Amino acid sequence: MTDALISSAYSQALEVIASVEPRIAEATRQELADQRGSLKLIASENYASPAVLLTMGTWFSDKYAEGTVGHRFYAGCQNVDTVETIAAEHARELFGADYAYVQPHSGIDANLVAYWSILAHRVESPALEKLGAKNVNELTDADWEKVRHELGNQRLLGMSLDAGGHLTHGFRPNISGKMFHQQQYGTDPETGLLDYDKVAAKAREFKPLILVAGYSAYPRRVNFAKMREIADEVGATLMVDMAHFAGLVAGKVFTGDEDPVPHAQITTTTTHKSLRGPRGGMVLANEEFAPSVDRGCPMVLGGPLSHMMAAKAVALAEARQPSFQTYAQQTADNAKSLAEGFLTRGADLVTGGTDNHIVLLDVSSFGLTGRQAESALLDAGIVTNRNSVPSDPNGAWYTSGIRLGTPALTTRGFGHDEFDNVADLIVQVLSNTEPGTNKAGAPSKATYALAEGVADKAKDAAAEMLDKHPLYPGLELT
Ligand code: DSN
Repeated sequence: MTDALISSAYSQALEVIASVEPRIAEATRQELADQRGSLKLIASENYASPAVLLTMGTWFSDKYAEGTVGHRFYAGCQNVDTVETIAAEHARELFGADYAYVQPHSGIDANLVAYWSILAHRVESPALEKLGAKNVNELTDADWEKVRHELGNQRLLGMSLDAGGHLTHGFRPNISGKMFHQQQYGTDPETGLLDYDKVAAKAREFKPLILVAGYSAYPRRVNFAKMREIADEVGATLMVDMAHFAGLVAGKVFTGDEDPVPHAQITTTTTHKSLRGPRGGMVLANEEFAPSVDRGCPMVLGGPLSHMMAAKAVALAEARQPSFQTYAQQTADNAKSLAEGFLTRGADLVTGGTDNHIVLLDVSSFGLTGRQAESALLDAGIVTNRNSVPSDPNGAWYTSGIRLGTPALTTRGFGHDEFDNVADLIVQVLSNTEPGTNKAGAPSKATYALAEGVADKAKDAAAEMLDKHPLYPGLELT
């Protein structure tokens, strides 16, 4: 696609939008300007290609298609079938999976589909068999009560939120922490690293139905072969949530024991983070779990978003190109450059570094909470998110950490020198930020004071780098 074509497509689209609600057109223009003008370091964000973005905005949005390919609850789904088939085919080929389900609207939805599938396959089906029924429709209300009893109170073991796990891995305030009897594994208090022997010991004691591996804030690789051994030993199903690092799997940075797909019975992901596709989720499964995953809609999900499945297909086709492997490797290399940049400037990193796309900066040595650091950095045009560190004394709201990720700025073309420079800017801003007080003059975990001139200096330095690596180069809105 030429620059002129893309510029014209978006300029005209904004004109059409403005003719109905000009404020939305204006906010859309402003969002592009803001994204172009800031250092985006949120580890879960990226920039999808114009082809992916354009695919999201079509009339596929208007079509209902509950069910699966060839088995829909609505008529007229032939083109949706084509789209879903192509997206699933790309996903299977890219990740070497037996089966791919591309309908989930988000990562949380994908995890709920996976949880339900494991319950259905491991608990509901044997319970039905015991009652002599082929499916739930053959059960009386009294029989169904028995199945429900067996489905309830199942055990799930996942990584704790403050060690880097995700809300949906059994965190109590999330539905996964309420629907399952859950326990969590953490990381070693000294090193911050996963201790597989401790995970195994916990699994032996707890005997979970589901062992969840994967993370959203752990800056290291995981050995999924070991996690599968642990799951097998205790009769659990291994489910891996690779939402954060799917791009590194697709780009062959994580291979062998670090590639979850051959080891987990079910792997879930989002499509928009390091994978650089549209917002959405996906489930990969082995043959054994495929039939239960296929019931995701309408069992767990609302009707599939056909325009998003189409965009997933385009993004997955992009991820199958050799250039995506270069991108994924650069994303991991850049994270190392960022981490080294912090370490040489004396900053404190959880686990002492990174070997994926995430760097978790402990800001307590700057005398700040994560909330204060996040806000001060935003004032300087550096977009990050606060995050707990293991055993965080400031809890999940104020936190003591800042999570940084390299996928987005790597898409813009940042390399080693730029990421070293980013570390320098962050250290400059945080070293010049003081914790603040509340209205009564007492210490506050939220307020802060940034020394005069620091934010402007950081913005100027960032602008110099950002101008050299423009976002959507060639896209000019008229
Ligand atoms: N919001 C995603 C993240 O930032 O990691 C996960 O839900």
